[in-house]
Amino acid sequence: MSGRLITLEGGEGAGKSTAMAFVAERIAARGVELVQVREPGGTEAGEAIRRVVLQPGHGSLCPEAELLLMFAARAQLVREVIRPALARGAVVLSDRFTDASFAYQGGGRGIDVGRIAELERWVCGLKPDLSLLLDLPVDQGLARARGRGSADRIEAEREEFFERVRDTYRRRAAQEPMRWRVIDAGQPLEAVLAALGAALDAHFEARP
Ligand code: Z5A
Repeated sequence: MSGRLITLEGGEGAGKSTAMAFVAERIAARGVELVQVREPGGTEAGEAIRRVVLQPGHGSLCPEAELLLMFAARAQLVREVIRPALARGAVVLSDRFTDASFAYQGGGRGIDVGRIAELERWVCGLKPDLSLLLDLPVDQGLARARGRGSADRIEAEREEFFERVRDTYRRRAAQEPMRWRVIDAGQPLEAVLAALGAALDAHFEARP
């Protein structure tokens, strides 16, 4: 496959949604085909699964069901959108991907990492070429996210849950430094966007 997969990751309120349009423009300015998706979601079935998994009314979902629903949406997205786009040579930009399952269902819910890795191999069979982590202390992220209004089912979790999510993201980034760029999301927005732009430029220069 000649395209590449770039993912944007981070905890609550880290600023992914805010940064997404900037990152997309920066990639498209290179004259490449850009395909933008989000997880869970990005297909008709995936968006339906997103409603099941995030609506507060489904508070009784067990961790295993939550994980499998994330991967069900991902299976559809990989086959319907991501693989065909990569085969055409497009750049796929995803708002979250498998690392979110390791962070939220692995770190947050305590599901065995080996099981998630097995699902990753079976369901996806691919890894991002570049992952951008917007990293922010949990209390700051939650304050930002809660300032926006009502919380979804996962956002309503306790602070310790999000500490484990953040730790897992940071550990994964440290384990695979070639794939990850960690951005300090506590800076003013202009500085965050500048750091994202520099990380993208460095990636495309290293692999034109
Ligand atoms: N999930 C999972 O558990 N497992 C999986 O495998 C996958 C996902 C794929 C998706 O929700 C949920 O699914 C997510 C993980 C879980 N869970 N939770 N909770 P989502 O896509 O709806 O939401 P999100 O991914 O968590 O993003 P978010 O809540 O929308 O936050 P954000 O995009 O990072 O933040 P934002 O909306 O861009 O910014 C938050 C506020 O901060 C906003 O008012 C901004 O104006 C402000 N902001 C942004 N940047 C700055 C800076 N630099 N300074 C000051 N203020 C700022």
